[in-house]
Amino acid sequence: MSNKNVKNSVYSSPAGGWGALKSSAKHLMQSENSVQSVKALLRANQPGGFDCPGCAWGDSNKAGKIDFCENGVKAIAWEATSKRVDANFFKQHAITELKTWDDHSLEKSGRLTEPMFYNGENDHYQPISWEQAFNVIANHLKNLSSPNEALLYTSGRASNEVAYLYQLFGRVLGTNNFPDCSNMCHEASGVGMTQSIGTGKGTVTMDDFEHADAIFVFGQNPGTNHPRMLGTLREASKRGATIVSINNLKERGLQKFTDPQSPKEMILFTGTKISGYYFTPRLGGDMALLRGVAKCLLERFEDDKSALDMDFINEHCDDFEGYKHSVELTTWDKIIEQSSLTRAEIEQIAEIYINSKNVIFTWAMGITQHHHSVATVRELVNVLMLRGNIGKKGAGACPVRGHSNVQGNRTVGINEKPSIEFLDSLEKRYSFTAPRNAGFNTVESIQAMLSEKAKVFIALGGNFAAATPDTNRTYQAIQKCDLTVQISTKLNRSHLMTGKKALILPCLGRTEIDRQTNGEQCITVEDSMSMVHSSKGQNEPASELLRSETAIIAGMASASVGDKVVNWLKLASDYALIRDEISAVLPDFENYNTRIEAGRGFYLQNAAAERQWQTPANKAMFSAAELPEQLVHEIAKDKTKGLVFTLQTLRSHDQYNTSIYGMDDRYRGVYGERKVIFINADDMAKLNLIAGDFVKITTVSNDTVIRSVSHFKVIEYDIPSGCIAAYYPETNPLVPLESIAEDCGTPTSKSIPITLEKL
Ligand SMILES: Nc1nc2c(c(=O)[nH]1)N[C@H]1C(S)=C(S)[C@@H](COP(=O)(O)OP(=O)(O)OC[C@H]3O[C@@H](n4cnc5c(=O)[nH]c(N)nc54)[C@H](O)[C@@H]3O)O[C@H]1N2
Ligand SMILES: Nc1nc2c(c(=O)[nH]1)N[C@H]1C(S)=C(S)[C@@H](COP(=O)(O)OP(=O)(O)OC[C@H]3O[C@@H](n4cnc5c(=O)[nH]c(N)nc54)[C@H](O)[C@@H]3O)O[C@H]1N2
Ligand SMILES: [Mo]
Repeated sequence: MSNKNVKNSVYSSPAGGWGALKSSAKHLMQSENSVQSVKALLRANQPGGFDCPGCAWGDSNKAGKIDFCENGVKAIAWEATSKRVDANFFKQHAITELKTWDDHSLEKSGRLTEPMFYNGENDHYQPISWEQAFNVIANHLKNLSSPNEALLYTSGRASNEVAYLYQLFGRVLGTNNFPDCSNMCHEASGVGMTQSIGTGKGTVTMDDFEHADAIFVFGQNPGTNHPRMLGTLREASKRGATIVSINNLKERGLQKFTDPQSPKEMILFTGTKISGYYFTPRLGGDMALLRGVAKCLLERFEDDKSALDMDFINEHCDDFEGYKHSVELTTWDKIIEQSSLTRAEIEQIAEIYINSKNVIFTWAMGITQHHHSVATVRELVNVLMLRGNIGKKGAGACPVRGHSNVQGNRTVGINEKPSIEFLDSLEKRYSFTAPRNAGFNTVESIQAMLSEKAKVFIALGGNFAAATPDTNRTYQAIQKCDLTVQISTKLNRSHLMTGKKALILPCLGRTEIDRQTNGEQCITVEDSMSMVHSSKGQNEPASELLRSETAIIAGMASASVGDKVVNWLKLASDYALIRDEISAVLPDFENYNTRIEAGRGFYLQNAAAERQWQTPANKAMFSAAELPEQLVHEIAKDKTKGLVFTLQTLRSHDQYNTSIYGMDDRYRGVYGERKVIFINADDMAKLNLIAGDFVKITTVSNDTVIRSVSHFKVIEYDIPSGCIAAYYPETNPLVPLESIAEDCGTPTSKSIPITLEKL
C-alpha cells in the first residue's frame, strides 16, 4: 500500500499568516461564486452585517477591524456555492447510490433548493410542495399516541428567533424532547458550572482578555476551531500576559501565530509566540493536573498566606474544608499516574498560576467529552475560586462554545430539562399547559428510537446521523422512525439515513437575505461572552423556493397544532414580534428590539460575574469529588485485553463538524486524506508498526456489540504514549452509545478504549 504523506512533516510556519491567506483564497475560488463570497465576507461580524456561522468566539469591539478568519471564509464560501442539489439531482441519484458517497462529496454537491419527499416506496426523493410537506408532518404528529413520541433536534446554528418558536411549538404539542448538539458538546460545562457557581455560562467578556495576567487554554484547538481567538491570545501575549496551553497534542496554532490582518508580521514572515508554556497531559488527565495545582497552592499557603484568596473563600464560598480534605487525600502518585505529567511540571503550572494576579481559564472539547467531564469542569472552577479568579476584571471561567448560537439556543428554551421558572413564564404568556416531565437528550433519543418509543424525528439543522455516537446502532434507530424531517442547507448523511418516510426542507443560510411579508428580516445570536447581536444576510437566496427556518417552523406548527395558542404565521411575518415574545417571557431580554440596534448588540447579565451565586446555598460551591477511580489507560493495564489505547476523536483543519470542506489538515501535516491515526513512536514500536501502515481499530467494551473501523493510516506524532487521535465523524462507529459522561449524558468521544490491529 502507498506510503504517501506518512512522514508527518510538521508544519513549520506560524499558524495563520500566508498559509491561511492562501487557503482562504483557494476556498473562495472553489466556491465557484467568489464575488458573492467576498461581498459576504466584508460584512461578517460587522454591525449591520451577519454573524459569521463559523464559531461562537466574541466579536472584536475595535471599530473598523475586519473580523473573520480562514475558517469563517470556508464556512461562508461553502454556503455561497453556485452548485445546486435540485429535483433533477435526486432524479439522477437514487438514495442507495448516494449512501455510498462520502461526507465530503455529499455536501460538495451544493445547496438544496426545494422541498423533497421520500415516500418509502421507491428509491428516490421527489419534489413536494411546502403545504403538502407541512401536512405530512401534521398527519404524523396527530397520529402519535403521545406527543413524547416526537423528537425535536436542534443544531446550534439556529437563531434565537427560530429556536424560541421551535421550543414553543414542541411545548404546545406537549413534549420537552429537545435533544440538541450541546448534549454532545459543552453540556458538562453548563451542568458543572451551574452546580458550582449557579450559572452555566462563561463569566468573562472580551474586555477581560485585555486585563488578564495569565490565560490557561485547556483541551482546545483554537488555531483550527476558533481562529479569531488566536488574535485575542496574540494581543494578550504581546502585552506580556502568560499563555499556558494544556493539550494532549502539540497543536501548531497554540505555539505560534501570524495574524493575517497584521501587515508587518505578514511581510516580515514573523509570528507571535502564543504559548509561553505547553503541557501535554494524558487524555482525561486534566482533573488530576488541576488537583495537583490545588495541592501545591494548599501547601504553599502554609508559609505564604497570599497563595490563596481567603477573603474571597470566606465571603463567597461553601465547603472549602471538604475540598481541602479531598485534595489532601489525593496522593501525588495518583496525580502523576493520571495526568502523566511530572511533579515538577505540575509545580511549574502552580507557580505560574500563583504569580499571576488575574487569570482566565478557557476550555473546550478536550475537557467536556470524557466520563468525568462534569467533575473536571468543577475542578477548573475550584482552582479558579482558590485565588478569587471569578467575578473580577481580567479573570474568570470561559467555556469556548462551538456552534455560533448554541449558547443562545439554550437561553431561549432549547433544553430537554427546562427550568420550572421558564415553563411557568411560558404558561403565563400563553394559555396552555406546558409539559413538565424531562425530555430526551441526544443519546436518550437514539435509545428511544431503538426501542420504538419515538416515531417522528425532526431536525432543525445539523447532521444527526453522522454527529452522534455508535453509528451502526444510530442508523438502525433512525430507520425505525415513521417519519424523519431535516431542515437543512446542504445534502448530508442524515438525508440518506431515513425513517420509513422522509422530508428534506431546504432553508436560507445565515448569509442570505431573508424577506418576509413585513420586509427584510434580521435574526439575533448570542456568543460565548453572552453578547447578543443581530445578523442580517447579504446574499440573494440560493433558490426562490427556499424558506427561512423561522417560516418553516411556523408553517409546520400552524399545520400541526393550529393557531389557537400562538399565531405562528403572524410571528414569522416579522421577527421583531418574536423578539417581543422573548422579551415578555425572559426578563433579561427586556426591550430586546431596541437594544439590538446598538452596533455590537447587548450583554446578557451574568450573576456569577457579579459574584452573585444562584446556587441553593447562595454561595460558590467547592466540589470535593475524588479523582476517577480509573482512566482508560489504567484499565489498559489488564493484560487480558491486549494493548489497549485511549482514542480521542477530533477535528481536522478542513472541516466544520460533519461538513468536510477538504481533505487536508495543514497544521498537523496531513494532506489529501482523513482516515489516519496519530500515534506515538514508542507505541508504534510496540505494535511493530511503521509510518504508512494501515490498521483496524476496535473498541474495547463490556457489551457484545463489535465496533470497528478499518484501513486507517498510521502517522507518527508527538502525543503521549498510550494516547491516539483520529478524526470525527469517521470514528463515530467506535463510540458506544452507553459510554456517556456522568451527570450529563455527553458521549465520551475523547476517551474511547481501543485496540489496533496491523493490516
Ligand atoms: N473550523 C472549525 N471550527 C469549529 C468547528 C469545526 O469543526 N471546524 N466546530 C465547532 C464546534 S461545534 C466546537 S464544539 C468547537 C470544538 O473546538 P475544539 O474543542 O478545539 O475541538 P476538537 O477538534 O474536538 O479539539 C479538541 C482539542 O482538545 C485536545 N484534547 C483532547 N482530549 C484532551 C484531554 O483529555 N486533555 C487535554 N488537555 N486536551 C485534550 C485535542 O488534542 C484538541 O486540541 O469548535 C467549533 N468551531
Ligand atoms: N466522535 C465525535 N463526535 C462528535 C464530536 C466529537 O468531537 N467527536 N463533537 C460533537 C459536537 S461538539 C457537536 S456540536 C456535534 C455537531 O452536530 P451537528 O450540529 O448536528 O452537526 P453539523 O456537522 O454541525 O451539521 C452540519 C449540517 O448542518 C446543516 N446546516 C448548515 N448551515 C445551516 C443553516 O444555516 N441552517 C440549517 N437548518 N442547517 C444548516 C447542513 O446541512 C450541514 O450538513 O457533533 C458532536 N459529535
Ligand atoms: Mo460543538
